[in-house]
Amino acid sequence: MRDQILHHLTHTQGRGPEFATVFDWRLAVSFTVRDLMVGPWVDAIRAARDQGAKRVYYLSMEFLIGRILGDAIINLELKPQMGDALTLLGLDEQVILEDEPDAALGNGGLGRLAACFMESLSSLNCPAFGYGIRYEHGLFRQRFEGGQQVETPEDWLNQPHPWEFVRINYSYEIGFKGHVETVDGRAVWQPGESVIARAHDTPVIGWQGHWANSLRLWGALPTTLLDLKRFNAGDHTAAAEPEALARTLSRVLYPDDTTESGKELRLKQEYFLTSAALQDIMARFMSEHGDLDRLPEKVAIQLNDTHPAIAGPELIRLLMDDHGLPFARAQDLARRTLNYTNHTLLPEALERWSTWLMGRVLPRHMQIIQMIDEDHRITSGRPAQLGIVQGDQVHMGELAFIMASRVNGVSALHTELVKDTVFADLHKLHPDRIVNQTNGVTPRRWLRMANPGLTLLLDETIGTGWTKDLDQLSGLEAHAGDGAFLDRLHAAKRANKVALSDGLLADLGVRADPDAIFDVQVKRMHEYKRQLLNVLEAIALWHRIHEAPNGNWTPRVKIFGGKAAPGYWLAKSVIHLINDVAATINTDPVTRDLLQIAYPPNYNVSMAEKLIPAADLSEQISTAGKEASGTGNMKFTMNGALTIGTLDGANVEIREHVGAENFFLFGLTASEAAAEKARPGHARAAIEASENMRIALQLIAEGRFGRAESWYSLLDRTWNDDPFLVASDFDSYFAAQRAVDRAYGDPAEWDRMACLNIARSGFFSSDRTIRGYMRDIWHARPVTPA
Ligand code: Z15
Repeated sequence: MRDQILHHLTHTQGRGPEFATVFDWRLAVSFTVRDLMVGPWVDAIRAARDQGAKRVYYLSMEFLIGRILGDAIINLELKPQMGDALTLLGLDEQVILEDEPDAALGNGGLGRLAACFMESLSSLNCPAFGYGIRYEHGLFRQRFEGGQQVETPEDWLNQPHPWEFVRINYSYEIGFKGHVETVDGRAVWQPGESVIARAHDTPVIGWQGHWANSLRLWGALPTTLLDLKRFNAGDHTAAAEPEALARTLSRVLYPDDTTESGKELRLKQEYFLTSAALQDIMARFMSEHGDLDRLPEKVAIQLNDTHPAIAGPELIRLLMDDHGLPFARAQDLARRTLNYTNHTLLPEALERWSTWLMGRVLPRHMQIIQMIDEDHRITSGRPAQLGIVQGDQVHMGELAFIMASRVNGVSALHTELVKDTVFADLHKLHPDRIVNQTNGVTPRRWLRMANPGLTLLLDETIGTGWTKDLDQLSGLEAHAGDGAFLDRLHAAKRANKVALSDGLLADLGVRADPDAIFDVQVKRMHEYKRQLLNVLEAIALWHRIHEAPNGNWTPRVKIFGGKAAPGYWLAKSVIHLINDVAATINTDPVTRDLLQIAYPPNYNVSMAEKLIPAADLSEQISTAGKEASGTGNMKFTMNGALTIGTLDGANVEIREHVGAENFFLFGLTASEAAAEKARPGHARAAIEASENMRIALQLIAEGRFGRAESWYSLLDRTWNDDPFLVASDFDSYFAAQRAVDRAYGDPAEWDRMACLNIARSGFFSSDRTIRGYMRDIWHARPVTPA
């Protein structure tokens, strides 16, 4: 291993050891590890082809991968060897690993889910491709200035990226605009502009290196560098247009999570990904099988949300216009190949494009959408106004649903709500189409890699089998009454808390006592996730401590992390509030040993890997009915944090698995919340009934945390509208937090509950989720390399 690293340092990086920087060493280490991925990768691709296996294609606008090196070391089980090699070279492993920039090609849960799914697909030997966009700039970096979020561009490709392989032979032309002609009764789309999509492949290695699939990200290139005709005619700006379009297409990730941007460039990005992926899939299918009738038998395509929903019309277009099939056959084949995952019920997330924009950017697709819509109206007997095209808008949810074999929700509750609300009408027409696949997360990254202390304890107690069969964690049940085991569990958690306290939190200037409750809420900033509820509870608690400074308080460190979409004013206002509250109370001599608030900026996958293993308490406090699933909730549970949460998304299933007595429940249910919201004046009534809530709002309004004017809008919305029911749930939340305090005061009991949370978290492995998709949706089977 040492020799290989030195070899790459010299021959790949072109550096002698005496001149090498951390970056040089990190690349040499990465190439050394990459060399060990390539064998299994090539073998897997060959095996899938030789055996004529069905392949899964996961189309997603986001893949929130994070760092790759540490994960590859874990999955190839190189940790001891690598540790020795780096010691011999006098290098610090953590410094090397942390030199790698996060691949932040996603916003939040949806993108991270895609990354966990890619890892599980490989760990389960399921032949698959992930298709996405190779954004030059991933999610923006977040700083705080005067407590407020400031965004700066992220620039991960401003340095060599050692994990990708550029495939110059896998390039496809992607057209936009223009017009549709009819030649001999067949439609011919003459695009007005076009770009080239070029493949960049990254191997995704599965557990123990038995299999690797490809994450294929498309980068945009101009079809011609310069329009010479226009250049010579003197129009220099127009001459550079082809290049300008290509340069913008794969340039930046849209930073909105669960909200729709409605921008033309976004529609073009969605089509760029979808068309490149489908052309690639069809080329592979034709070379391997040729017989179009076998398409659904050999190809399963999963649409990650509606973002790639143009796949329906695009596949029909390819089958009709390139392969000459009639519409009915093309549509039937496309529908039997496509599936769609819905990730949200929030109306602001549902994609709609004006027929005008769609018709201008994708004129042929607009025609095909009308054909699909018309055909569906006739064959299903549904009223015209419930279609894909409603008024002058194309509804991408309806399009994705109508063109899918299976439509799935991402938690049991969410799936039932999908049936009852957004797709109620379509569900009645197609009662077998909607199925549930509750989300999961990969235990390799989120437990074995992120939490080596707990991993050691698990390996010594129940063996290592849990890594690929997370249900084996149930072996811990037998140790839940074993004091010596619980002491080791406590010590493992405490060591993670010390590391966090001495590292990230100390850098922030927060003094965090490792024996305090580490109470963590990390996720995108959104009103429905109710970070406001959390910070208002902190203010009320601060006030109560002041009233009785010698009371029996349980010390607490509240940790927040998360970015707000740059245009989401209210979410940014909550960030500002949390930072200003932290600035006031962290230095308060009366309370500072009992309550601290930390908000490290730029929360990302790598920060999650530090925070989650150090958490005692997981905040999953969304308004019931709004969080489709959540996946952070699962990561906390398997790392031994207890949850304070509502009956929302996958929290419901987490509570069922770990047991109601090991979960701090509060708040209205989804149906109660819907009823409450419909009651006029619900916010004001709830605030007037809650002394703690009133005090918290009063302290803000008095200007105790920065200028009162800063919070007028936030306060006004809370008093007069409060669409996410912060006020209605406040007292219940405050009481649940006091129950947390009491429970934490009995460490033996707390550790036992933490143990049971881990022991019962096996269900939340993404391996279980992927097996479910393979069985119920894709009808795909694992493949063994020869
Ligand atoms: C996103 O991160 C999610 C849903 C969306 O519609 C978009 Cl656009 C982004 C999240 C859900 O909010 C979360 O509850 C879920 O766990 C995650 O997708 C993965 O399914």
